[in-house]
Amino acid sequence: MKNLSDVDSAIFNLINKEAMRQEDGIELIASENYVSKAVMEAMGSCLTNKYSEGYIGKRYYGGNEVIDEVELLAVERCKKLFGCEHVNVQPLSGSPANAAVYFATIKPGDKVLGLQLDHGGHLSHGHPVNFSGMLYNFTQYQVEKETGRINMEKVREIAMREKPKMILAGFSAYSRNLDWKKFKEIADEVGAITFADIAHIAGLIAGKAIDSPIPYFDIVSTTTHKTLRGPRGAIIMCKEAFAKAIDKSVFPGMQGGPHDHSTAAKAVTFEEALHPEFQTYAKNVIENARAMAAELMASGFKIISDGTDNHLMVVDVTSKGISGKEAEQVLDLVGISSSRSTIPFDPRKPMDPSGVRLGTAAITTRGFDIQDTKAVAKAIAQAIENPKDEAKLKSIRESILELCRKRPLYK
Ligand code: DSN
Repeated sequence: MKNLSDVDSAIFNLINKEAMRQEDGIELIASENYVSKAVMEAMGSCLTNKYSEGYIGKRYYGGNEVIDEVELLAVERCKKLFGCEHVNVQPLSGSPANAAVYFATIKPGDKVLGLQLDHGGHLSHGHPVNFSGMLYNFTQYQVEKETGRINMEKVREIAMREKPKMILAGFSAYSRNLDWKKFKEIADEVGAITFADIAHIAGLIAGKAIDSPIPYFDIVSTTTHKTLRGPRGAIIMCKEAFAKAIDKSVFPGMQGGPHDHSTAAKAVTFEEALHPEFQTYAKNVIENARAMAAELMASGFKIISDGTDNHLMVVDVTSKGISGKEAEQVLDLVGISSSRSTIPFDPRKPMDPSGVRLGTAAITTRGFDIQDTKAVAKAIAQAIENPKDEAKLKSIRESILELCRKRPLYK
């Protein structure tokens, strides 16, 4: 980054500082990952200079012959990867993508079913402080107190009672597989549109490690930067019947010009995910998550739903006499990044909830195997159990550094 260092040494130094933090720390934030150098090069390319409002062959600016080819590659690869009928690769990120889906399909005030935020849902799935909860009439389903799982009979009961226009299945903090087929059957019974937000699990679906909603659902949105391991951004996939409405809603409805450098990086991501190694990656992410959950449970932690089917888990840390915020802070001290999380029926406040959410997408990318992952889980347990013991925390930090040096991030 010679040019950057010459022009702006402050930003150059901060980027280097962040690179060191990433290299020397363990990333367990379930929504984060490390992109390949190829994806990063596409993101840092001259495509950032271009305006290309419109779609392939129908732009409102000249000079888009190359951009058309880039976007076409992204579309074709995405269709091949997920087997979807139609995809819009222009959404700038997850919440705007979800907004575009609502605008395309329902009217303000219409009824929608979505998973409640503190039960694992997402802000854009109907939380009152979010545009989704302000504009639409959301009814939220929950997980069961005893099992930590969604009970599809309860979802059906709510759907039959509320008769929503749309049923939304998806999550930010739920560690179990969703029954896509059952959601579709319920939606058909009440005549609702089916919308899946697979932001967290898109990479696991692309890697064929878990089932896809695409055969069943009308519309499926995802960010591209979580388990899918691409640039920050999003896509919306749908059945052909919704294609026109979705495209119109993304542009000109929600957005102006797409970010063409990001579209190119999405195309690179889909290409990478089409390779057989990505299937091994997806399988390993889940194996590592299961190993981490098992190790934490063996150390006396309560994991919501007692385990995981995907890359993430929500850990109730209060049995160790610590809050989610304190756990996040002590883990930061030893070089482990996590995110505090509410647990279902949490008696504590969202800013200092009872849990932390952990995920294995990023550590699996840097090559952590089951043994490494178990070592990380042991370090988590020791740090959370000894939050005030400076000598202990120092020695845990050293062991984390050793693990990171053994598995360098960008060789
Ligand atoms: N903020 C993301 C997450 O951490 O799950 C979802 O948008």
